[in-house]
Amino acid sequence: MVDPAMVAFYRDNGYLLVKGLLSRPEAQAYREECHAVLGRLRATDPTWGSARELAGGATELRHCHDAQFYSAAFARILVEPRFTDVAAALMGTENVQLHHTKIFVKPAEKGSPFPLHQDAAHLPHTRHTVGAAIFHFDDAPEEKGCVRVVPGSHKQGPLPHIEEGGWHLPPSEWPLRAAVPVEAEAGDVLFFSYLTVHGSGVNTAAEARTTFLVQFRDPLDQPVDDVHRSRGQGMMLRGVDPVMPSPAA
Ligand SMILES: O=C(O)CCC(=O)C(=O)O
Repeated sequence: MVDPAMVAFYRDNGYLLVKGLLSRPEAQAYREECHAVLGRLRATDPTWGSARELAGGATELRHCHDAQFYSAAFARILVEPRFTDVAAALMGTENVQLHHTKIFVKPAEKGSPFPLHQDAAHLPHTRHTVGAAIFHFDDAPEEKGCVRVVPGSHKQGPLPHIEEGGWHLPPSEWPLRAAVPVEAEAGDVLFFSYLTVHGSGVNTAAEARTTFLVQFRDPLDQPVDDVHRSRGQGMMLRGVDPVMPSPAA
């Protein structure tokens, strides 16, 4: 049962940090799994062009989309009720459907920033129920480039983004420093609406920042455009899909 005050905070502010959703030992095991998966992948660096400008020098980001296809540990976390019950309560639905997942590792001393943006610019949907959950597998203080949010910005609806450099908001109007840092500890999970303006700074600390991002939606909420496909999209994480599309041929 999710505390109604948490839901009220999310509705007002567009984000919610759930402390200790995973235990520290669980987070530590997932941290090792993330680094092991990335070690097996020949990954490309997904740093946005605009992030390079923001950082003022060379930075690095390591990532893996659809991590549940590479390690069962990530399939388990997707249907973990400690996570899905919160996602359902925040959306106000019984049913939670997967959009996509990604591991992000911001390497020590040079982990790439993200300019402020709404995820809605990358994956627009008709009903705006889409949300993200960022699982923290190690501590993420401000110097590690923790996620920063603009509280209440989700109430503005979809905002125009600049395509060049990675679909972000104009930095002159939306400087990263204007967003509130949401410092987190290993095991904490940050939930936010895909309309909430967010980004993150450079990791200047001596340790990597390791996170797993799950983007979810109400199954009744459909994409506006066919712009963001992923292998696992449509998997039910909680409840049922009331729409029941035709079986795949
Ligand atoms: O993990 C971060 O620092 C931010 C990630 C983010 O903003 C995104 O994937 O949209």
